[in-house]
Amino acid sequence: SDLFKGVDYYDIDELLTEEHKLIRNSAREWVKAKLSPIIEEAYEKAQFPKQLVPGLAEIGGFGSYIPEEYGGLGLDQISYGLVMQELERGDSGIRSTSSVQTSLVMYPIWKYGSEEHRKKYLPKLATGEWIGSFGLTEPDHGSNPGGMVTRITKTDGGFLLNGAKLWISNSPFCDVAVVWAKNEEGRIKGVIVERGMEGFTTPETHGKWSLRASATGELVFDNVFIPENNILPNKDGLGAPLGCLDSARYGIAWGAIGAAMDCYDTALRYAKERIQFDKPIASFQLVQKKLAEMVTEITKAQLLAWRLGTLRNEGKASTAQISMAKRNNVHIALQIARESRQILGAMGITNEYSIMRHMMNLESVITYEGTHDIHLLITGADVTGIPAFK
Ligand code: TGC
Ligand code: FAD
Repeated sequence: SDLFKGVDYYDIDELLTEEHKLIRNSAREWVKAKLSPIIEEAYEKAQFPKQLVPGLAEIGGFGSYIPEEYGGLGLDQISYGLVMQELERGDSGIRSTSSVQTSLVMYPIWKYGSEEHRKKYLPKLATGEWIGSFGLTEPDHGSNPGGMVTRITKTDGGFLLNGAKLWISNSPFCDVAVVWAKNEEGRIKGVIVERGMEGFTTPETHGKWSLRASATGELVFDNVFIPENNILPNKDGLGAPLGCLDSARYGIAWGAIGAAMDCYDTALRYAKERIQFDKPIASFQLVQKKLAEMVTEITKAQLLAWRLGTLRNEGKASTAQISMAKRNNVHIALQIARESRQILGAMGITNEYSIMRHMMNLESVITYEGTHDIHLLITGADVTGIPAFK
């Protein structure tokens, strides 16, 4: 078939099970049939293509590793990574919707919620009937979420929530939001906020040149009454949201490979067909250098992601190991997008090709879920034992 064959210089497919390949191929087919044909227009119009939600659910885009009893697929971490890779080969913004729903909304409800929370929310999130968002970042607290000022204060039967979150993926149309707020003792708690609660609004953020097919916005809380039962009971402190980020960052380490593969594959094809000075541009050493470096970096990134996935399957991956993979893989994807864009010359700046869209998307991906430099400092703190954040 003319389905994308992948980039697999080191036979990494041999490390995958039949189940891994099945889930990857179904995501790959779906991206080709449903996502690729509409993504350029959605991007140009800056509209999240909501019609993709049921299909995303069907290919395991929402909660692939969540147990089946809660509507998930009960698959392993490599399967989750492969779905992220295929989605991001289509578009980072669609992968974002899937990562947020799985790792930042379903994961905390599964791990930190009560059985009642799991039964109420997870099945509807798994089918995409409900879309979730994750509110950690605030206008004045991005890299330093521990400084957050969003607060819950005790009132009869529950709490009053006040504050605002900014740069929140899916916020404009989310049905439910997992929000992090400090209680009166200054301890960070997870709060489940539902659309329709009085005083809760979600204005959209406009004017983005990046992740245009993903909706981003605010979560604003003006004395929102939160019933006691909407607090996640099983974990609190900054470690609770950071635990969710471990899962999302891991998925992004795979996702970025997808974007890189699409750029490399496009540039390689183009270089073999485009004639200048009577020869395909692929015959020039400088173009070969770009392509050879790209495939080398993709291969290294794949090995990092695969090994990290096996460590996560065994429950052994550390936050610092995850940071290394997220940082490296997003960085190389962005470099590959830039180099691929040059190989296409002027054609590279148009929406005839996906490269410039990937490049613009990756500028968000290198910033969100911990910036490139924050992840470097996490590695630095890990190897020296001396945190240099403050
Ligand atoms: P620090 O002192 O290091 O840690 C505070 C407490 O948390 C514990 N901890 C963890 N626990 C569980 N899992 C982890 N991964 C943990 N990492 C740390 C730690 O032991 C400590 O516990 P305790 O009991 O002693 O309090 O915290 P710090 O304030 O110095 O900050 C460290 C830093 C800078 C690394 C951290 O704050 C950070 O990672 N900042 C980056 C923020 C970030 O990544 N934000 C992402 C927002 S979500 C998003 O971007 C979604 S985009 C998704 C999409 O659309 O795809
Ligand atoms: P800042 O923290 O202000 O950082 C600005 C610069 O300063 C960066 O280069 C940074 O590396 C550097 N810097 C900061 N501190 C240090 C330090 N100690 N040492 C050295 N350099 C430092 N957040 C959510 O909670 N939920 C979401 O769903 C979500 N979705 C997002 C979607 C998009 C499209 C984008 C762009 C962001 C999203 N975010 C989300 C927010 C994202 O996590 C933050 O943007 C990110 O954590 C960085 O915070 P900031 O933008 O405030 O930058």
